[in-house]
Amino acid sequence: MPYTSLLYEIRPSGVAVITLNRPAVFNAFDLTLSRELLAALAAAGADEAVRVVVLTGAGRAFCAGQDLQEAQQPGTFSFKEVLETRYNPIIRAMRALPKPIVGRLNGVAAGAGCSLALACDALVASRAASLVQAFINIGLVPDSGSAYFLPRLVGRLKAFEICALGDKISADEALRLGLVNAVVEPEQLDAATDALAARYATGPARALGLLKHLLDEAAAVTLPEALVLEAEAQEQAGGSAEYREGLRAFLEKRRPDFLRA
Ligand code: T3D
Repeated sequence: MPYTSLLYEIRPSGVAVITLNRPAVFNAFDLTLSRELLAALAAAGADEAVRVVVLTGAGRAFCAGQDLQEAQQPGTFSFKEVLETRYNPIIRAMRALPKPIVGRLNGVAAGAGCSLALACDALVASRAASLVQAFINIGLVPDSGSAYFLPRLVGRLKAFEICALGDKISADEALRLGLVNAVVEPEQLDAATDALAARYATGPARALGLLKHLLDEAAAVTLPEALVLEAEAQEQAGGSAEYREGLRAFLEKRRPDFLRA
């Protein structure tokens, strides 16, 4: 599919890079970008050559959420409908994708852009990046998954503070809070992101996909239910060629080659 508001690149390493590409408005979402992001996620999911997705933004920002220049007049539309038709499908697609999504946090992630970052499986941040729950600054509440992800990552008290004050959280503070995995200097962002993506791309793809869903499901159930979910997922992982290769490699004292499994 030809994209106009994002860049979609598949690298020989098995990494698909999705770059939100509306830098003049800090990669804010208009209708086209939200549709294209959903399509790109579907393309990455359907492509067997893709083992990992890297999600990032062009220019100085990661994503500033809804394009406020294009926001419709309050009272003339349903927020619920916009969220259900444009934003929520993206978040659902990210979590349903059985492949790791590494966020390359190149700059500010605000509003639904912050939600998008929090929906990634891993985040590598430039020291110049920041996260902002900007919703409250314009009289809105968190959406696109932020109210779900944030308290689970930082606890309810801190989540309330972050969402109620709407202040920028620096990359270093985000690392301290457990909101990102790593912070690097801007010029090291590509290398750090690529190194993490490469590790996932050479890992056991089936197990990584199962792991992603298992952690999501286990977060919302009781311990007895989580134990059942683990056992079911392990049944699938244990039946895979990847497990056979992993076990053989351990016994032969060599590194497993999951790409050939
Ligand atoms: O339909 C619906 O509304 C429902 C969906 C809601 C989901 C949401 O995402 S609601 C939340 C929407 N987003 C925001 O409220 C964020 C608004 N932006 C900001 O708070 C700040 O711009 C940032 C914290 C993102 C960055 O601050 P700063 O100081 O680094 O940069 P800046 O100067 O404010 O912005 C730079 C440019 O990006 C500027 O354009 P200019 O003046 O250089 O031509 C600014 O207007 C533009 N920009 C930033 N955010 C948006 C935007 N343009 C359109 N929409 C934006 N969201």
